[in-house]
Amino acid sequence: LHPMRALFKIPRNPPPTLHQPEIWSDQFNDFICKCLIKDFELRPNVQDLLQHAFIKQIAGREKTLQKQLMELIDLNQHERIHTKKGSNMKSHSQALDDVDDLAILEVLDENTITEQLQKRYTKDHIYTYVGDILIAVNPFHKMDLYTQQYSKMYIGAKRTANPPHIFAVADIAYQAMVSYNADQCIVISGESGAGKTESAHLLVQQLTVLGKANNRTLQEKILLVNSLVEAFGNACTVINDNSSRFGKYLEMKFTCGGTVVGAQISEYLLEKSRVVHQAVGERNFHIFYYIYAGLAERKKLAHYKLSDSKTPKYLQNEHIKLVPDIVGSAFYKEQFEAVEQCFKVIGFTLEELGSVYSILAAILNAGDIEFTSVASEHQTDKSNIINMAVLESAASLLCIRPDELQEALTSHCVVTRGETIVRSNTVEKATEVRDAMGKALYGRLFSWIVNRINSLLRPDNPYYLGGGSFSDLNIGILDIFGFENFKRNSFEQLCINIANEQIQFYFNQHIFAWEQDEYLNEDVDARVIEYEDNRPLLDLFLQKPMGMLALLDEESRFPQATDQTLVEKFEDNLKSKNFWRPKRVDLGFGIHHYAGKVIYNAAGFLAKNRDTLPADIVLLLRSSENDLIRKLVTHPLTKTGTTVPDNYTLYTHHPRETTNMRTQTVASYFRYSLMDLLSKMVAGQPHFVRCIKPNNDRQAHKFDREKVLIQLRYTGILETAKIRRQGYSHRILFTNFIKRYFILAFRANEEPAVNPETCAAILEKARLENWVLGKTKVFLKYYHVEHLNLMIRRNTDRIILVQAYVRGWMG
Ligand code: AD9
Ligand code: MG
Repeated sequence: LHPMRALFKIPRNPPPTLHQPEIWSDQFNDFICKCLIKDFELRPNVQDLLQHAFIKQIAGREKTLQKQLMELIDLNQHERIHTKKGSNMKSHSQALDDVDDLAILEVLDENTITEQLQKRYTKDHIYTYVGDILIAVNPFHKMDLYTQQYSKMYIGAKRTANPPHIFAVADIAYQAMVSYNADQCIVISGESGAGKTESAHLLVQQLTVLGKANNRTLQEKILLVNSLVEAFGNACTVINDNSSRFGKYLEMKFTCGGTVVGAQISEYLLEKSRVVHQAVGERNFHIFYYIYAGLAERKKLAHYKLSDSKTPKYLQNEHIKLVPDIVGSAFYKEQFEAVEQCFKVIGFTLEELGSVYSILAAILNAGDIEFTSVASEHQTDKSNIINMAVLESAASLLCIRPDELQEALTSHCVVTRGETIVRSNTVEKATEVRDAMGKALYGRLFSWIVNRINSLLRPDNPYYLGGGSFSDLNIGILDIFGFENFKRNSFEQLCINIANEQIQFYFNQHIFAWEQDEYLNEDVDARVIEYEDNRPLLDLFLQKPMGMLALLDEESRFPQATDQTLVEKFEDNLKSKNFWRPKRVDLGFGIHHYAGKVIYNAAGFLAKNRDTLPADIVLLLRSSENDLIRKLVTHPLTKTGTTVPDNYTLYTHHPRETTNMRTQTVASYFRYSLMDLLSKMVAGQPHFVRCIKPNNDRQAHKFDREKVLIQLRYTGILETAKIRRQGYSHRILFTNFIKRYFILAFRANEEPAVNPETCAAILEKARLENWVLGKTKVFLKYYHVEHLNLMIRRNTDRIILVQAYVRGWMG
């Protein structure tokens, strides 16, 4: 055993990868710290330092180690000076014809900002910072910005050392998580087609690299999760060929040392209605086309009772009339193989896969069941099934009895005074029941897939710190459906746009409201920046009992209510300048959202909100011989109560608002989901990515100034740039500040007093300017924090490096 091992308390078995220095003896740490403190004063007298402390102990005894250590520290010195002279200085001192960070622009106005973005965009510089926020302008063409080389370039680099990039956001979030031991949350926003989903993929890609997953399989699995859920949750719309039709919050789980150990997804509000109906120019969820093409290729269509000539009704549109339109697509076939591969790699069994395909095929078959009206003497018209063979196919795929399916579609039971009466369904009603079944099956299948992925990717190796405290960390990535404004907007668009409204509110709270509140509380002198507060809109939608969703729920409870009475109710009760009734549109109403005016059509609102799945269908499906189908209808996927701090919204979820499947409306579930999402998001320190769509034609190299300007305006980019320049985006309590950064100015075993003087000493040592000390907090600009963190990280890296050397040297 080497004598040094005991002297420096060097552990025997080092972990395979080290992200954080180990705690060795004080003597050793003190030595390193001294080297480092001296070092950043830019007076690198390494020789001196080494003579000074630790080295003394080994002087004369271990010449080789001494020399190696000196070289090691010297090497870093060069590296640092090198980066300082490099590109990082350029961006700040550059002539202002093209800046990386809008917050440093001399002139801050809408035109200058748009011009900057345009100039950059024409050079294919799609990323630009606004302080610590990233703007990403959709390039609409493949960029070679995401190679391994780029990935490397952004790891642990100073932000200003490289051009702005989505990988830098991943790095900042990751480093913040590791150094503060705190959860992080990356919020991606932007209208439909702006590039949120692509950005989310890139973030996951870089985070898996940063998280150095110990086993490649896990890394691979995490990367596949997005593709898998998107096959089921994305679809082609008139705006975006791969439009997200659900909200996704992906949490990547890490150990406290920063190794990725798993992932969890939460899904929000899948647009189930798309299964049975798509607007002109739109398509069903991708997966349907994939399996159709894939099964055809494998000659398995017959096995799943799918026709090889006539396209199922749910998949027909103006471009797809015949099966060859689908099965002829090489792309769909490839996607099918890719999806199946995803399923397998993530860990789904073949049996599960078979069930998934059967359910999808059953939905398509059921969609083709047709009804005809039969006059009846006693009651309203009854319905009969025209194509019994199709019904039988659907029943066999669902592993239920065809006669029972027929009965459940064409009649329903009513219980009056303890007596059960069977009533016939009209053709209209039977069609509704059929569609409700398709939507419910698909929605539950989607949730089941997500839950199954979660159980397969749950960190199985929770990292326990001493004392048993559970210490896994996570970085959440939010990618929801973007703001939509179609020619015809329905209930789905309303929900999507309310969700976006809430995300904008979250952004405003973080960027403007809280920062400015703190100036007041802490007596810090800073100019107030005006911003567009969308609180009145959230009130309009979510307030109780008179908000739009509450009114919708109330109306949904009246059996006689119609969509007409609903709009009238809105008109009578919603007193807001953001709501109006346009003339000449019967069921129309307008909302002035933060992102623009949208005219909605209330036709179908009540039915969509009630979203009832008849009890007869539930009971029937529970009798299925297929395990998965039974599971889908037996375990209601309910969630427990959630609370969100009041300052995010007034509308916390009330614990008594049940998530009972029978009575719950879409609106109440939606409200609940929003709160659930927020409660996850508020647990982390936020980072923002703002996606901008440069034109409406999905064209590369086309920058529509007006289009961009509108987005900059409604997302408050100008105000954001102002507050980032003038304000202090980081406010840290003295005690936390000192705990985090004292090592930059004090010795490892010192305990400096918690007071403003200590903070000032650290900041001065770090050679920072323009910071302010409040009553209890240090007020810092985003670049101060970046600088401090980088210094800490460099220290850490060097300690790890020195530790590794010493360890290796001792054998
Ligand atoms: V929606 O709200 O889900 O309808 P997103 O998610 O904002 O929308 P998405 O990420 O799907 O938009 O981007 C739309 C299309 O833009 C993609 O399919 C790509 O073709 C294109 N895109 C977006 N970002 C990039 C990029 N970084 N590089 C190349 C991109 N193409
Ligand atoms: Mg998307």
